[in-house]
Amino acid sequence: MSIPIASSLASPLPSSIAKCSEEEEKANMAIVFDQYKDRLATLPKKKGWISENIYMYQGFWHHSGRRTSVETVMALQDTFIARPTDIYLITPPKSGTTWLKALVFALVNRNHYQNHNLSTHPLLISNPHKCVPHIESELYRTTPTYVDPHSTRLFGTHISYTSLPQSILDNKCRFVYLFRNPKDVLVSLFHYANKLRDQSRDQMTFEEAFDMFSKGITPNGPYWDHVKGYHKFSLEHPKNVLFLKYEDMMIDTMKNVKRIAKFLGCPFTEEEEVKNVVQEIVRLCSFESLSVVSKHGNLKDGIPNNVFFREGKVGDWKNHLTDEMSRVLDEITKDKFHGLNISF
Ligand code: PAP
Repeated sequence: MSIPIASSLASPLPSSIAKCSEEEEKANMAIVFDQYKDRLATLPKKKGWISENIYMYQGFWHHSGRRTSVETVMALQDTFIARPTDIYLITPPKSGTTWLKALVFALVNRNHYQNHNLSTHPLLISNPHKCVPHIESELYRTTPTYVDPHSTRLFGTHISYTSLPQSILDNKCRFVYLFRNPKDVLVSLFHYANKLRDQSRDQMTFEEAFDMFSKGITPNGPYWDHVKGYHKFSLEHPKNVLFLKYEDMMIDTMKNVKRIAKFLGCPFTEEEEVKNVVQEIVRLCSFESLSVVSKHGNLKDGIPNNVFFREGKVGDWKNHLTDEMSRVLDEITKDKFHGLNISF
């Protein structure tokens, strides 16, 4: 299925993002949390990474009381209506979500911005999470989003395959899934959680983080089950799911951006290739470019824009994990991914 890239998402930011005030969204969030509080009380819980607790729902752990949380998963399952033209960018947290959002936003909207002064490109003024919202955000909007039923909607989410709203599966939407070496995910999550931890709580130690991660107790984890769920889905529905690895994207970003464009039905033309459009997109979405734009300011939920940019490298785990920790995670990965043709 091809998408009309010239007109899709043809405004710098989906207009509703600007229209729904923070106060309105907060009020809507309170309604959602209140609606699901009885179900929340029945769920198994453990000590959380960022907020106090983390809750087990349908085989995966979730935050509570935050924008992306177990309550929002339940509410999405009850209310979310997908469209066949929707595109979902799915990741386990800290696997390159911000990068993927930027790349896909830039490539899908490339015709809209090609004749504009590059300095007005949304990715040069906004964090990619503002350009591509998580589906969770849809719940809180007072103004219906994407009022034009014919435009392509681009969303992100961390929701596991087993908990995806049925409407997304029924509509045979397209998914780009990105995963990353679990050791680097652990390191990235550790730093992220400590930056965002409730002020009343001590910083977590790396040993604590390792222990929870290896037991699968992470937001939207167990990490391995998240990857396995979408891997299986990608094998069953290769036309609907593009399965990508952060490390491969880092080795050859251009090749993978072309793959994504082809998968989404908007391949680069020869003329575009000659004009270096792919290189421009890769440069626009590079760690260096995006991190400068996100130096200051916050997302709507108060999360600082800069918290999504740390090292942006492959293999930083070597600076954090002991040999024994590395061995344990390798064992778990080997066991969990046995027969799946996934390696790091
Ligand atoms: P999220 O799931 O909370 O949205 P996500 O964007 O997946 O976070 O993960 C952030 C990681 O992606 C960070 O990795 P690090 O902690 O190991 O450094 C961040 O640096 C990295 N990252 C962000 N932008 C880019 C980019 N343009 N290219 C490569 N890596 C990036």
